[in-house]
Amino acid sequence: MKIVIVGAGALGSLFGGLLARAGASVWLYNPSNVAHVHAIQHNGLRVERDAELITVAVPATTTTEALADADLVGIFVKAYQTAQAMEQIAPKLNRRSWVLSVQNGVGMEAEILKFVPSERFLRGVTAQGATLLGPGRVRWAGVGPTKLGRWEGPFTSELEDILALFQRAGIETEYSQEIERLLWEKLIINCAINPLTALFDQPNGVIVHDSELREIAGAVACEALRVARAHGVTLTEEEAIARVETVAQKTAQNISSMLQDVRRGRPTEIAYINGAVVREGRRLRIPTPLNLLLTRLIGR
Ligand code: KPL
Repeated sequence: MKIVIVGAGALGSLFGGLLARAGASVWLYNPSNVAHVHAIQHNGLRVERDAELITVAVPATTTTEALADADLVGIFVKAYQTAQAMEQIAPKLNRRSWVLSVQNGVGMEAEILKFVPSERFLRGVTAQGATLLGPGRVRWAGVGPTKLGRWEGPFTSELEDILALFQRAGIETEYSQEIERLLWEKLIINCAINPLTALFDQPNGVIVHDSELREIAGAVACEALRVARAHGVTLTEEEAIARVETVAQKTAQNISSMLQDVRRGRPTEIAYINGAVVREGRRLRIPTPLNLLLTRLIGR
């Protein structure tokens, strides 16, 4: 199976490296981090997990040539980079390829669907964690389940092959008929943890250790839940709050992706996290003042 990872940063390189190690023909495409691409070309991709170092020989490129005959294209760019990435790859994109997004947040799907038939589009959520340590070096920061679902259409034997490959690669993956619900369940967690950790410049654990931030996070989660109910989420308020707190506890030492972006002076995914709740809330006439406040405070 030929796989092209578009936006091979931390998570994209991790997935690509593991899939290559399992025997897939993987290309890591990253036009903006040339140092990362060069390091992989010269020394392979180095994946560090606790004391273990995995080195994978995998082709890396800054050009779109490899896309033409890809069976699977993984979109791993930041949510706000999706439109630009899709425009870059569109001329080489094959309408036969499966296109998979395991991006954080919701709302970037429309950018992908401008170029990809909805029945070839797969959406995923993952609890895998990765950090870019430097050019060619990724830390496998957390292991957890990945769920994939087709945007439109039934499960097929081609998808079975993709899932089997992910399993062989050590990426615990399941198919879901309810991927939209899972996306919104994850969104509630990101809405509560990401902006507060970013604004207060603290690791995820602050959401449970600081009683005031815990109270605010709970209220943000409940507000997002009201909107998420229109997307299949059936959690109670208590369950939604418990999920936020469990993730904050389990990832207490982690620096959320939003805080990492803020610390590096990069744009954040706020428009696809709390901003997505606000947009959808307006459409559904559900007030979301806390999510709006956090969206305004983070700014971009
Ligand atoms: O997904 C995350 C993120 O940082 O974006 C959480 C779950 C908050 C873990 O850090």
